[in-house]
Amino acid sequence: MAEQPGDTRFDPARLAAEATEVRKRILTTIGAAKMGHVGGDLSVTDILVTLFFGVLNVDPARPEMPDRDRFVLSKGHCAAALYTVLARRGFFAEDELASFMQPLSRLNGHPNRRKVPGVEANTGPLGHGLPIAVGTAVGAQVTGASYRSFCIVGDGELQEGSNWEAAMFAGHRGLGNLTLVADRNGLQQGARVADTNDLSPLGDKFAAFGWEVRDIDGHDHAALLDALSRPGEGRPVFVLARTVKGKGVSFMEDGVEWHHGVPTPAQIDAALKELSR
Ligand SMILES: Cc1ncc(C[n+]2csc(CCOP(=O)(O)OP(=O)(O)O)c2C)c(N)n1
Repeated sequence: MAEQPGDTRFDPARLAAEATEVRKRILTTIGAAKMGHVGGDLSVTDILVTLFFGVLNVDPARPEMPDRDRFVLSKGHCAAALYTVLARRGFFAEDELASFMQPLSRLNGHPNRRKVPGVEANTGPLGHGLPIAVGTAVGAQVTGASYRSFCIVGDGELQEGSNWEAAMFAGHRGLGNLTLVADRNGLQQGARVADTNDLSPLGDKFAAFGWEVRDIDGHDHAALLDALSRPGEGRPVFVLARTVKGKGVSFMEDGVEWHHGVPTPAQIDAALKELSR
């Protein structure tokens, strides 16, 4: 990676190129570990890349700087995507990705804030990330701090009731410094969200809780940059990011079996070829 963001934030074309590299690395990392959640990782890649290379005020050299933006990956099973983006953004060496889920590695199957620089919250049990991000946003509101708080949830994860208590409170407090992104890929573990406990109309529900809703294609880097860069005006922002589980690898796209399916070496080769075209 030649330039670091900060003075030079990535534009949509560079974000797209970076996302392709991240996708390739996720595939090789999960292939080596023989474990992971590749479908959700590929789904959330463009959102993570846009945040870390185009939006967030973070400094890999000072991961705990007080005015850093707070980011919580609530769908913590997609740790491989987060670790890959953190490594490529400079929080730790990219070579370390080879240790993903190995004994004694700090790159556990779910992220741990005490082990990995750039990880703001321990996540894995679904439904905990948004309440944490609401807490950091309230903290900034109360103290006058300028940082913003961001959280990504899965759409299956939004079935957890804790999200709705947090959403209600965020609306009540008018947390314009809070942005929640739903990775709306329509699939959860083993089933479609709509067949399990349908969340539609998702945007309307957040609007009813007092949020500003931005409904976008979650793989469009220009749309993501726009939706994520602008804070809310006296209201929390809900980015309804319409995504595809397994995005970028044709035989994985929208396939529920890739929630935690592990590709064979031949499938990884095919996927890497497709991403290199
Ligand atoms: C409280 C809790 N219940 C169950 C699980 C097991 N689990 C891990 S991922 C997942 C499905 C999540 O679906 P979604 O949020 O849509 O994630 P994505 O499709 O984006 O990977 C489940 C049920 C969990 N991690 N936490």
